[in-house]
Amino acid sequence: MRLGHANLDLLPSAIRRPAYDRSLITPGIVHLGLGAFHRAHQAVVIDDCLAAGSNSSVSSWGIVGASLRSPDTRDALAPQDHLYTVAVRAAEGTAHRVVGALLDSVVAREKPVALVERMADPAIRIVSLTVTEKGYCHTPQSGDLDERHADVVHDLNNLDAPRSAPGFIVAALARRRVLGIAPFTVLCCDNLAANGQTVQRIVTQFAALRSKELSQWIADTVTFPCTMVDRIVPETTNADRDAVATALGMRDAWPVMTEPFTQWVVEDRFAAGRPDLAAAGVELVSDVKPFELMKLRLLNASHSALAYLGYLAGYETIADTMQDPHFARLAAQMMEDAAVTLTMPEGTDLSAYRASLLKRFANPALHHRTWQIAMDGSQKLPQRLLGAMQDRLAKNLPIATHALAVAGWMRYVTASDEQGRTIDVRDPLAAELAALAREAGPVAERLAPALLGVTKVFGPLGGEPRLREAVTAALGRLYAEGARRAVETQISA
Ligand code: CS2
Repeated sequence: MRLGHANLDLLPSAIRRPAYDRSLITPGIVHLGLGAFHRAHQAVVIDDCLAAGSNSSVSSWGIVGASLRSPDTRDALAPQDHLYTVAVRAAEGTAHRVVGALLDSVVAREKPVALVERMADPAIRIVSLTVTEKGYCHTPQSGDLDERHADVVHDLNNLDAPRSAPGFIVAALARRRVLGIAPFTVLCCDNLAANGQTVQRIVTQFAALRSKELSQWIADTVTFPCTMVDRIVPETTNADRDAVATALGMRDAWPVMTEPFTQWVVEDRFAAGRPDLAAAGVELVSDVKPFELMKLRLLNASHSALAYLGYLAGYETIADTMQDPHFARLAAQMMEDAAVTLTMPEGTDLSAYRASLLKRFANPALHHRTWQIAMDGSQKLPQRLLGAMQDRLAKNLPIATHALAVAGWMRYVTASDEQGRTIDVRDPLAAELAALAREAGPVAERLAPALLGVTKVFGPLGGEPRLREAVTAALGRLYAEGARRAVETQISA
């Protein structure tokens, strides 16, 4: 038996299911990037909003999800009426919930014109995004659109059938403008610094390459609230699918796995209305940037450090890595070092936040692979690690812990592990980085400066003598001692 509308009543009573009449829900949101994270985070919140409300203004906030490239999610979910399971895993056990907020799905590569039309529909008032860091076709270091990005070049010449997320947004907004339809809110839910502002800059820069008037109209009328999104969502495995089938008594082709914790902080600037997000636990604030920086520099930075160094040390998951007391202390130390670079609104308890992160990382029920988090480091390092290093240098504080994390990334992108086995490095710059590594050889004094010279990642900071020295020393230790010992040496320093 397969999960689906007709089978909802056959689910065991312990399984939560949509507490509203799905046939009354209409789409108000188009979401670009229909991955596991969206389905375990924003879609669950919308599901709660739909359950909390009883009038028609609430029922008009269903979601149409778009995958930019792969048909896999659509192929899995369409035959089950876009219903899917969220499995919330803790040491004490797993709670299952079937989410109904997703109404339909589109594969952008297959039907780009139809997706633009859908986004231009006046009923759509929010376009949200989780397309990962690299999906914005920008240079993370500067936050500007990469005008030479192949998808940007393509989209500028084919705006009626775009490929990239910025291309779809500009195409749909252009169409709305021509048709006299008010714009939607663009809601970025990716881990970028100042994510709303950054996407606003990318989108207006893109639009300006087509038409100055369009770009000005977007700047004047579209809102791009900043958001901080947080929930750990490892990739779903076949073993996860089997476990969910056992709990449900029926198959779900693509359930999502997550942790109990969830947080969404959003700036309350919506051009065309929004569901009652507060009723579903969303924190609506006037300025998200401090929260976003807190999350990037405390959670994501130490996540990346554990991912690179943990992978090199032979640990498969973050929970395994955290079992090693030296690595757990390294994560705690990174958080402590980054915390002094943050200026938080009054009442924020950073030490409680740090303690909760360490507990979440250690969750033994989550199988979050170090390899998964290690992906796309070139797009992640600036906002996770480099900003905090720059701020610490400005205060004349040591940067050795963060330098070890950056060195871990460098050692990782050589694509050869400590036993000489190939690492499957997934990164838009993988080939460029591997070529630099080959040329430099396994010599810290050569490899560190070569990689610090990649300005797309490091910008001017790559030339900072104190940073060069700290990263080169850390990389030297990684080569001399291996990751496990280097971490131990670092935290005993
Ligand atoms: C992780 C994030 O894969 C990664 O880079 O650091 O996806 C992390 O799990 C989320 O940001 C948690 O909210």
